[in-house]
Amino acid sequence: MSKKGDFGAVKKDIEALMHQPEYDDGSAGPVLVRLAWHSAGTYDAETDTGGSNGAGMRYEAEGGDPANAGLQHARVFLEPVKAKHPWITYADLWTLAGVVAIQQMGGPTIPWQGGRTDYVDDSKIPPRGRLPDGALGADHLRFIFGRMGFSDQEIVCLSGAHNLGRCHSDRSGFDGAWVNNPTRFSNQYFRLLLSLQWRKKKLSNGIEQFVNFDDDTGTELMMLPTDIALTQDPIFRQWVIKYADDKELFFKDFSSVFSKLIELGIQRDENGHITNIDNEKGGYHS
Ligand code: ZEM
Repeated sequence: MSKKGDFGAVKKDIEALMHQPEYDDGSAGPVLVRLAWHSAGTYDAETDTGGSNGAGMRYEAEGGDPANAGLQHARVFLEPVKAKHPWITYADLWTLAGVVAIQQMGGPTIPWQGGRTDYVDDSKIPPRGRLPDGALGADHLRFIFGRMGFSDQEIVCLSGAHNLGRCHSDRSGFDGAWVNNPTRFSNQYFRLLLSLQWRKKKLSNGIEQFVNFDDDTGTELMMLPTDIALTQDPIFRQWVIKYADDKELFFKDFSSVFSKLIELGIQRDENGHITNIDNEKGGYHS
C-alpha cells in the first residue's frame, strides 16, 4: 500500500506489468492505450457527458458496448495495481496506464494529472455508439471527433496510435496489425499508409479491411477503412504526409492531443484540482 497520491509508485507497478509474454505481441501496452482512449473517447462537448471520469466501463451499460470488446484484458492486467494502491481511482488508473504504456513503448512523454472520480453520475453516462466505427469514412471521423472537440489535424494525429497493437477477429471483427513492430511507438503507420499498396479484402466474417502482403517476408499488414480515409481526404492527407515525414512533430503533437483526450470533461483550477466533480462522491485532491 503506497501513500495516497503517490502516482510515481503506481507508475512503477504499471511499467512492471507491461511485459506479458503470453499475451498478443508480448506486451500489455497496446490494449492499455486502447482502454485509456475508450474511457475518454465517449465525451460529448455539447451535453458534457461521457469522458474518463466515472470509469463507467466497469459496468454493463458501457463495458458491454460491443465497441469495448476485449478491453476487459486491459482491466484485468491492472487489477493487481489497483489492489496494491487502493486509493487510486479506476478513472485515474486507466488513463495513467495509457500514458505509461505509450512512453514505455518508445513514445513521447504525455502530461497527466490525477484527481478523476469513480463516482458514476447517472446523468453523465454516455449512450452507446459514441466511439468510431472503423468501417466508415472521413465524414464519420469528423462527426465523432468533432463531438469531442478535435480538429482535422488532431484526428490524424490521434489515429497514429494505430502504430500500436492489432485487430482481433473475436473483438472488432477486423484482423491483424498495422505495422511490423506493433509494440514500438513511431510514425511508421503514417509512412506505410503512403508507401504501401493497400487493397480491399473481404474477411470470412464478411468484414472488409485493407491489406498489404509482403512476398519477401510473408507478412500481411492491415488498415481499417477509416485509416485509408485519412489518405483520401485532401485535408487529412496533408497531415498524414507531415507526420510521415517528421517523427518529432508527430511525437510532440501526439503528446498534446492524447493529453487533451484524457482531460475531456474535466475542469481544473490553477492548482490542478478538479472543480467540476463532487469530492464527497469518490474524488479526491492529490
Ligand atoms: Zn483504435 N482501433 N480506432 N484508436 N486502437 C483498434 C485498435 C486499437 C478505431 C478502431 O475502430 C479500432 C484510435 C482511433 C480509432 C488503438 C488506439 C486508438 C481496433 C481493433 C479497431 C477496430 C480492436 C480489436 O479488434 O482488438 C477507429 C475507427 C478509430 C478512429 C480514428 C485512437 C484515437 C486511439 C488512441 C489514441 C490501439 C492502441 C489499438 C490496439 C489495441 C490492441 O488490443 O492491440
